[in-house]
Amino acid sequence: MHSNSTGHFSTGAALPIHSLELLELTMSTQSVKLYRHPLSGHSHRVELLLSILQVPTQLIDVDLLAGAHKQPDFLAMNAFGQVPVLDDNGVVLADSNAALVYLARTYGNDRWLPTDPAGAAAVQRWLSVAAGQIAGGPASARLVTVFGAPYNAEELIARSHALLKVLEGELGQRHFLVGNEATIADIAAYAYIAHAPEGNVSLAEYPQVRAWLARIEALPGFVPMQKTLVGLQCA
Ligand SMILES: N[C@@H](CCC(=O)N[C@@H](CS)C(=O)NCC(=O)O)C(=O)O
Repeated sequence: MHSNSTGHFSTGAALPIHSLELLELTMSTQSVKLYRHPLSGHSHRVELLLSILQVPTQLIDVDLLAGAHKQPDFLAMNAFGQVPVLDDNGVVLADSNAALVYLARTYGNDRWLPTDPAGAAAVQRWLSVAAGQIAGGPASARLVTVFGAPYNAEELIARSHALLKVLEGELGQRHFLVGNEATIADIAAYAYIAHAPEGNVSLAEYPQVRAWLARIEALPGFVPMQKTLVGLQCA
């Protein structure tokens, strides 16, 4: 079986197989599996890049409330017991930013993750912000309202605004986090900034940030993360 550049699959010879069975067979062997939770921004960033890059994908929901992510079969894929996990026909990767790097290199072009040292480092800077200030700011503030996490909401909201002030300044100088084209830096940062109001973090004072969110939402292949009617989102 061969794949062509458009992602369609064909067999070399006529096989005695029904076309629907063939489709199912190719889907199961060729599509990338994404183990995720629909309200997880870490999962969403991977789903978003897969969609933008038009990679055939099977989304597999992991029941976090039932503790499915702490069961042996899931821990064998990610010993940290967290979503997302990506399985590209046996290449199993945990960590959303690691998955973005892998997908950009495998299915994208240099635009999503530059190969020159300065460009790659500029993207890495924002991947670190996504795993640092964003995870510890708006993502955590949202955990309080969406999942009832016992954190200090006031402190997390203050941290989120400190981050948003920096983002506002940076995005006043260029269209995307690194230059004027979207990279995986933007993909990594998007969901938890866009959904910050769910954690009672208002974006009203940050017009450059809101314009940047709209530019990401206008990218061909954009898919949103499911909204939750909590925090400022239910006001
Ligand atoms: N560094 C990880 C963080 C992933 C993460 O925090 N996943 C959350 C959902 S958004 C999770 O699985 N939480 C369940 C747990 O930690 O037990 C990544 O980027 O993938």
